[in-house]
Amino acid sequence: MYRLFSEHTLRPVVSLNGLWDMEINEKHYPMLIPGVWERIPELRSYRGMAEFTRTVSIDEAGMYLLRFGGVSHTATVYWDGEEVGRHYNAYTAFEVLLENVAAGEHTLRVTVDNRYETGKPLHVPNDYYTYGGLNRPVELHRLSCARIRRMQFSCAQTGEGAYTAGVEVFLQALADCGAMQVHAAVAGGEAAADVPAMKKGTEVSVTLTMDVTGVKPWDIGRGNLYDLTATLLAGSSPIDDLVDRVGFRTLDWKGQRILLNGREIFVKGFNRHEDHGQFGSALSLDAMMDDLHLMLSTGANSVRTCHYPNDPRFLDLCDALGVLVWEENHARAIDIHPENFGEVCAIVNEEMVTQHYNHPSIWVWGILNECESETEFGREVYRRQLEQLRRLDPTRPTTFASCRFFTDVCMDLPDVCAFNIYPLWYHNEPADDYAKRIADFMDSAGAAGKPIIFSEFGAGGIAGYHDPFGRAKWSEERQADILDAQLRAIMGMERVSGAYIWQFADVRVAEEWAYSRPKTMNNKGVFDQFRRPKLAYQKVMERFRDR
Ligand code: ADA
Repeated sequence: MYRLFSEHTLRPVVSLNGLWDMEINEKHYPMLIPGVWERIPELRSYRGMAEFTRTVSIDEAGMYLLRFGGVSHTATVYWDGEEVGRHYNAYTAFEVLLENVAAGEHTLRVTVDNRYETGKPLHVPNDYYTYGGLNRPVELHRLSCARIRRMQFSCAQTGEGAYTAGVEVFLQALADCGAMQVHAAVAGGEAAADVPAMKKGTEVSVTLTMDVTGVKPWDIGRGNLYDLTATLLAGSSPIDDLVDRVGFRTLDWKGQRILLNGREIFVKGFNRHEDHGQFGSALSLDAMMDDLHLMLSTGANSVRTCHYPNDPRFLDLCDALGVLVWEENHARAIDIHPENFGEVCAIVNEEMVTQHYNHPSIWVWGILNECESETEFGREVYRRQLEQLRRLDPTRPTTFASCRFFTDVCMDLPDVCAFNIYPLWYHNEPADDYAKRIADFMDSAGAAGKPIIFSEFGAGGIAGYHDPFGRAKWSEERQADILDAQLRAIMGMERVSGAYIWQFADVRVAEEWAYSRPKTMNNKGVFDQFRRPKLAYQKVMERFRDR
């Protein structure tokens, strides 16, 4: 399934997950989709192109839509040999419209490329691995003459368990359409609106509001969710629908504190890459759920989707378990100067926000982890992207994680200010002194009056390497000592509103990083790549209970 629930009860949808043929250098492999080719032993380190092919049976001629949850990292889509779509970036979904499809058997082929290329500025040899494949689910939708493209849910509290719910429904005409009606329902509330005739290819959005009562709010550890349904009718006949799962909660970040449902919160949790020793970046649903249980077992209440938008099924699980999410665009310490950088980021930002807008778990949008926030050029890039996020979603705060220690010139731009720090790992200044110096710098540089967060801190520990006496760097003992000291320092600072440990589990990194990353892994996980806990796990549990 693409999500944890069916998004359509009316629109016919078939899953295209399962076995595909994968061809690499004239050799054919059966591949389970979602999946990445690094799962096949001889392709463990293959970087290049692959052709993914399967047959699709169409019972009824008409208009169809292919939906790809994510292709890593460049996709070209062919339908019966003809190019019908392209997409760049592994971590956001895309769609391909197919007009006038005849009944019968068709061939769907996707050329996938995971090489680092000029003109593709987001995927570079980095401190994580960019796998190759169709790493998220694939679906085929049968469409009618008009469709609901998406909807955006928002709510304002009017009393105890009472809210005004707003739904903006985005419609697209696939043929010339007469007047229609759109109907929405959530938590016992209902509303309808007329839609004037639309010409083929045009789009409109319609906003509906409903007053609802008796609602249980969404909160940390309380994933109270409600089905939001939109139906499009032509005359009295329903022609399309869309279902999402939403939560009712309020979020406020105007002072130094983050308020969820009017209550001050401290966000604590992990940075988590979509990476697993068994699955690469295409984690199974069970593995995603297990990750969340492991995180929750430490007392965490939040996860940061470093450094890209995540699989919507993981976000669905966070919604259901009441786990707060910092979701960020795809950029880890990369060059922001390529000519098309702004354009590519703007596309990913828009895809991220419009695709994930309705997840109640997402509390903040992040951009540009550890990029150039110390120059005037960088400031302009940050400013533009933060403004774009605010335009796309005024209901959530914005942030970015900086590492421009004492030189950052962008702290006044986001709503929540964040720094990644590694005292006792990359340098020897005591954790409490350093965290305090950075917090004071943040305040002096523009963060005063805003929430501040330590978005990364941690230390390397090679799973199974023990040195109880010498406590050498890379031993599990030393990792536990450092994390303990960092956590004591950060969790004890009244001024700070959140802490994200770097990182949840060890991840594979690009070969170019091998010399500072033993085993070609980033070994700062509290768990190893197969989720076996290291010594630091116990310390995290103890410290997360402090606040
Ligand atoms: C940075 C970066 C992470 C990771 C980390 C580390 O802060 O944001 O992606 O590379 O450092 O392990 O050094």
